[in-house]
Amino acid sequence: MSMTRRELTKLVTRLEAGVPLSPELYARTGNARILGITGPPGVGKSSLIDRLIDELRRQGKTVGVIVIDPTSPISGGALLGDRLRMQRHSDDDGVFIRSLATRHHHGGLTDATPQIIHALDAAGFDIVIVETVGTGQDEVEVAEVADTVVVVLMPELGDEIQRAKSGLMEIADVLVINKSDLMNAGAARQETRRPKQGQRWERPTLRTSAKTGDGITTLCHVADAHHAHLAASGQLAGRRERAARAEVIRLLQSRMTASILCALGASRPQTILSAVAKRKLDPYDAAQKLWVEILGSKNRSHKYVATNSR
Ligand SMILES: Nc1nc2c(ncn2[C@@H]2O[C@H](COP(=O)(O)OP(=O)(O)O)[C@@H](O)[C@H]2O)c(=O)[nH]1
Ligand SMILES: [Mg+2]
Repeated sequence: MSMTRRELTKLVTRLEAGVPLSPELYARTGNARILGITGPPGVGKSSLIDRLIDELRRQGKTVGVIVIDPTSPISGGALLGDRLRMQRHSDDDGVFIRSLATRHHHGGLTDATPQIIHALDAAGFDIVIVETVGTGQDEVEVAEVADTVVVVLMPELGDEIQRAKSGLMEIADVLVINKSDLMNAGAARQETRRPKQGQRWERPTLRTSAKTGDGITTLCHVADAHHAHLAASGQLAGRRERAARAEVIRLLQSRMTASILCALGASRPQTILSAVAKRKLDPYDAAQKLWVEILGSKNRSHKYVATNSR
């Protein structure tokens, strides 16, 4: 590791507060494999990650974990359960686990998530695992940052989850049915078909039990195979480009929002807005007028530059 645990902890706290990663650290990223683990609450994502850490450590790999779970009942996303479960790794310098605060957050990623992934990458972790809750709308976000997306489900999910599943299926590189220990023996049969080599990745379905440890080694192999497939087919570079693009677009969006809010405070935009309220102007025309106004003034001066710049 090129950073002490203390330094990394401090760095992640700063990133969470919105301070950008330094260009020097960003230049050191791109070596870690990013593994996204998503799925409905309670299917056993954190328990599986705990098992994966054991397996990866046995292989001599170092692991960083970022947990984002707004469904946690504990305020601010302090995931007591996850902390306790993964606590046993806390003396291991090859493992770093961080739960992100998700207060007022809708699910998916937090704004700082890509930056924190970069930090763990720069710190030298071989694998960075990102756990998110797949609620049916936001799971595409984890696909924006991960090289490999593992979608976790469990037997006998309710109707609501079945509906959410279709969105999850779109992003799954590997599908895991966890809690296979709860299934009857016939159904629990491990699917052994290994993905074929070639251009197209045929998404495998694996059965695991985080309780007994069944299927964890296979899951590790399949995740390795997917990454090897991405690298060999040239798709890894494409995914990394997509991730970079998504991250920059998010940053541009927050700057734009800040600029718009700032510009709307001026007196002319205020007049336009009250004209809409008084039904003298329709919202569409107002947006068009303000668009010209805001972009025009941005071209003339830097008056509306967002506060979150470096
Ligand atoms: N029987 C059984 N229970 C499991 C398994 N994996 C997780 N659990 C339990 O399911 C509950 C939710 O697990 P957790 O890992 O917190 O799920 P997450 O919300 O997806 O992260 C906990 O009580 C776990 O002990 C499994 O493979 N079999
Ligand atoms: Mg969890």
